[in-house]
Amino acid sequence: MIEQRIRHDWTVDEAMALFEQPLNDLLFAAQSIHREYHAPNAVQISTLLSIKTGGCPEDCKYCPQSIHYDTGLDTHNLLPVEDVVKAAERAHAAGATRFCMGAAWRSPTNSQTRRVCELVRAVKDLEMETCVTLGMLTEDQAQALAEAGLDYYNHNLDTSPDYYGEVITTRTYQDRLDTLAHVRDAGMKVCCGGIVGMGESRRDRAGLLVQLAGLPEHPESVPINNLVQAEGTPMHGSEALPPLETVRCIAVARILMPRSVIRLSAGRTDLSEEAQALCFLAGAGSIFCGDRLLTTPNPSFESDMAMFGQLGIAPQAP
Ligand code: SAM
Ligand code: DTB
Ligand code: SF4
Repeated sequence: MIEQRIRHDWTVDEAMALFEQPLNDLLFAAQSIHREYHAPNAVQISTLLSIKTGGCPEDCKYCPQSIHYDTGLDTHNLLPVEDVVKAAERAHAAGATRFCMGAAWRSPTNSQTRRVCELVRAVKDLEMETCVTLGMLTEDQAQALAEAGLDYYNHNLDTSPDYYGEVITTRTYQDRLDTLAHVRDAGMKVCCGGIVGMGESRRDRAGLLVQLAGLPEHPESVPINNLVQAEGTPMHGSEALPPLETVRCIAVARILMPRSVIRLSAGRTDLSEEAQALCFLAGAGSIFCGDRLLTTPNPSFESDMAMFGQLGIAPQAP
């Protein structure tokens, strides 16, 4: 029975044993599961827009948008609806099926939430899926976003509970779990993943994936971000993760959460096309397309389409 594979009780030792298999065995297992649940040669495309940039009070050591670090970022307040709609129209024309809007807030106020609800309604009118990431939400704010028609809320666990204190001190792991519960209770889809390459151990990477798989429901979308090293942040200059470790991480995520769409998220500018091809073989089913993530560069749309052409991958139809 396939459904026996949907487990929420994975242990870190089990995930570590998967990580430590010979790469061929791990990829074979991951790709076999991928084909049972997902189209093998289709990849969903999302596009990001930073709707409020910089000036964030949180101290996430990887983030160029934190006020704690001098990163020379151009900051701006919440964008007007017309600018957001124009960006969404461009993304739609380029083939993106989901438009993701990110704001550098610890948590939005109710009036900021109402303004984001307006943005959600405007983007939904273009027949695109919507996702936003605004920081911590109350139950009522989650409900308001759901009522505006928001499809996905992105809120990452970022790393394992053990490594978390090395990365952020201004909000707790439990704060994150509480926001995820509010999003679920409001009936929205959950986009939740983390970052690798922050100096954590393989056991921490396994610990993050076990936490994600241990949520009451697996997130529909699981972004695996490679740290984008931003100058001025404490994590700038960290040792880069070997690309095959990212591949392993995607494969283990695929095995632990068979129904979820695993996104090969930030950090693709540092991955060769060959490494990305292995990530797709490992079960990645989504990427961000467009020249920019939130504040940092991403491969061009044209180069991504050329890569898809070489691999025989089709952007997933809406
Ligand atoms: N401020 C909100 C929050 O953190 O909840 C939403 C925006 S925040 C930029 C969204 C996510 O982007 C973070 O949780 C983190 O996982 C990811 N992120 C931020 N900076 C990154 C970096 N330099 N490299 C990789 N991922 C990053
Ligand atoms: C996610 O997991 N990755 C995206 C999205 N959710 C919001 C953000 C990546 C940000 C990379 C750094 C930057 O561009 O500022
Ligand atoms: Fe703020 Fe989000 Fe960056 Fe953390 S990741 S500093 S909460 S914008």
